[in-house]
This record gives sequence, structure tokens and C-alpha cells, in this order.
Amino acid sequence: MTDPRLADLARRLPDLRLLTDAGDLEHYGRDWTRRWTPAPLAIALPASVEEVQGIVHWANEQKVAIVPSGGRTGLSGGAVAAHGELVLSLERMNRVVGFDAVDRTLTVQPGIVLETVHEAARGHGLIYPVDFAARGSCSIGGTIATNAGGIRVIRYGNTREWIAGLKVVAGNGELLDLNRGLIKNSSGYDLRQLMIGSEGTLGIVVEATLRLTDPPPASQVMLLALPNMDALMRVFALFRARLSLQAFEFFTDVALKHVLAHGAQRAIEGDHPYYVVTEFEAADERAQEAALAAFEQGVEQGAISDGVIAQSDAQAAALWRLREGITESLAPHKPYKNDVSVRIGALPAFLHDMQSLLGREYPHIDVVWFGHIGDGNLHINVLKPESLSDADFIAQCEHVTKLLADTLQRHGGSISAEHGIGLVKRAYLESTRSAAEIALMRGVRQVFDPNGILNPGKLFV
Ligand code: 2HG
Ligand code: ZN
Repeated sequence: MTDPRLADLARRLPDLRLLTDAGDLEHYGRDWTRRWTPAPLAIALPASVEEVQGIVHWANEQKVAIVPSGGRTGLSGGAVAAHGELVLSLERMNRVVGFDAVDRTLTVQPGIVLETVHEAARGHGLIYPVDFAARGSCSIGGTIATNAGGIRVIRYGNTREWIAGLKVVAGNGELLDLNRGLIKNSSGYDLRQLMIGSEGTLGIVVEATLRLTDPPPASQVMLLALPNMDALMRVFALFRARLSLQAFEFFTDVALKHVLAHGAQRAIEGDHPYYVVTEFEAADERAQEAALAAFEQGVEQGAISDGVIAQSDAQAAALWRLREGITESLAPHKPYKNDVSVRIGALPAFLHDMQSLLGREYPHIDVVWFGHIGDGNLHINVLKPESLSDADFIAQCEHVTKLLADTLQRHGGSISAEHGIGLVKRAYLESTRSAAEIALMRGVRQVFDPNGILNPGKLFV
């Protein structure tokens, strides 16, 4: 360790695994955003709460910034280390700590992968319902830091609903045991909830107690083709009124073009501008008849042009792939990502304004719309044309994002629905949160992390 600060850290925590090879710095210094060049000081891989605390104490004394790091699947730059920070990777703290059958909770370390949590819950005949495409690589700690949403929010809500307790090392080095699995706890500020979605700026989750629930009844998956954008909300209203929805997701023909080119199977012939993948509970014939009735009504109203219903698990997976494969299929095009939300009731007017804004600002650029329309959450990916340099493309997108943020503000929406603010959207925070709110948020950060060592530069400019 040539850096004296690292030598000091190694002296204090002799068993701490520290990496400084160029390949490791590059690997751990970035997340799924590819905009920043990774340049961390080193990577620390603690194996215990004591080591995490030791690192935080050291960082406070040495005034070294820490970037808490999970699966680094984030899309907002929240886990990027580009300015000599210490990356604190929680990947070695990845065990299930315990299951409580009476409370129906699973206690886990933060580095556990979401899919492993799903499997552990299923092993006890229950489910952990937060779910999305990055399930195989994202860590539970990261999902807590961003209050991750995903494809089942419409039925189960965000991560926030499923966290019964958190152990956290705050920025000042204190170990906090928050809420301890209680269902009812009316004893003042809920600091557990404050941690959720704080993007690693208040504390580092070192253990989480997750609520589990019963598996849903058998479900069915349908793919629908729609003739226009107005039909989206009409079909949503029809399906929601008749069915118990597990998911209601949409994408455009441009998104479809990319997933098909990336190996997914076409399920509906012909050209249609919009598609919906919906999953609904269909335990008995009544539910299946209700689905058919909703479908037929949609067709009669001219809101549905075509549709297929999965006849097997394999077919259901193939339909889901059309939606879940989008992010991966767009990655080679260096997309500029927006992750916005408005109230569902505000969606029709917002979609209308967005469509004209994006059509005007990006006349010759592929813009891919998809997302969790049933939650009022849209992902808008703008694809970089070959003719533009990275810098020019981002400058153009930043300009449009400002206009988009103004549009969102008019409709009472948010510049980040589920990905977080990170580095990517920090310049637009004030379009979503008032000056008074941001001042209070900064004050809260100051209390938990007086030296500003946790993820500085993220969330706030
Ligand atoms: C999804 O819903 C993810 O698939 C990723 O939130 C969205 O790539 C994106 O923009
Ligand atoms: Zn999403």
C-alpha cells in the first residue's frame, strides 16, 4: 500500500480485503451507467459489521469519501467512483442471517443478490415480491438504497413496503438498529424509512429484515397490441376494473425492434405502435372469463388490435422477455436514460405533452418508450446516433431533460421514479423537490454524515 491513508486502513483492520489493481479499480468503480471513467482510490471488501464501522471511522479521520457498492446495476451513477473514493463493496456480506416463520421475515446481509432472496423466500413457501430484470445481479442493499420498484409495484408497492428492519452504519460511524422488525412502532421519526432511497448518503445498510408474503394464486400473462397511445390508459382501466393485476407494462414498436434484433421471439404479427405485457391472477375459470371479457371489450372499443395469451410457462417467459430484454438490447446504443413518473390520473395529459416535446426535440433520433405504465412510471431511452460524439449527444440530451423536467413539474411528476438521482439527475432535483425540501434534505445529511464522507456528489449537486 503506497498511499499512506490505505496503509493506515490496512494497519487498523489487518484482515480487511483491499484491492488496488487497475482491473479491480475499473470493475468496481462503475455501475451500469458508462458515462464516467472509474478512478477509485481502492476497493474495500469488508466481511463484517465491525469492518464496515472501522472503515467509516477511518474515512472520517482521513477525510476519504466512500462509495457504498452492491451489484452496481444502477442506472443513475449512484455507485460510480470517479474521484479517488474508497469503494466499499458489500459483496462478501451476502448471507441469509435467519428466517422467522412467525413474523414471516427473512434477515439478510446487504450483498445478497435479489434472486437469491427470492429463492430463499420460496424455500419457506413464501415470496419476497420486489422484482425486476436485474434480479440476477443486483444486491438487496442497492435496492434499499434506491427504494427500487420494478414490475410488481402495481400489486405490491416499492421496496419501502417490504423492509421491516435495518441495521445501518451511519456516516458518523454509529451502528443503528432501526425498527427491529416491528409492524407497529409509533415512537417518533421512522429513520428506517429515511434510509430507504437515500442512495448511500446517510448510512450503509449492513443487515436488512425483509417482510415476506404468500405466493400469489396462479397467474396468466398476455401480450396486447394497441393502435395508439390513448388506448393505453383505456385498456389499463378495463383490465384493472376486472382483474387482479400483478403487472401492467408497456413498450413501443421501437423497443420491440431492438429486443427482436437481440434474439427475442415475435409473438404478434404485423406493425403496431404500442404493446402491453400484463400478468393477472387467474386461479379459476371466473378470472379467465373476466380476462377474455376485458380483452373483447378492448377490441370492440378499438383500443386493442391483437393479443396473445401464454399457454405455458415457457410462453409466459417468452412474452416477458419482450419487455424485460429491452434494457440489455439498448445497451450497445449508449442510451441516455430518463425514468420519470406522474400520478396515473395525470398520465394522459403528460403523455400527450411528452410526445410533442420529444417529437420536436429529437426529430431524427430513436427514442424508446417503455415501462411501468400502471404505476405512472415511464422509461425514456434516447439512443445515440453514430454521427454524434458522446459529449455532443449528452449535451443535447441534458438540454431536452431540462425541458422534460419542466413538463414534469407542470404535471406534478418526478424526475426519478425508481432509479434514483445519483449523478445522472442531480442537476434536476429542484424540478421535483422544493427549495425548502432540498434544504431540509441537506440538513438531514449533515446530521447523519457530518463530514460528508458518504457518496458525496450523489443526489445533490
Ligand atoms: C426496467 O424497468 C428497468 O426495465 C430499466 O427499470 C429501465 O433501462 C431502463 O431505462
Ligand atoms: Zn423500471
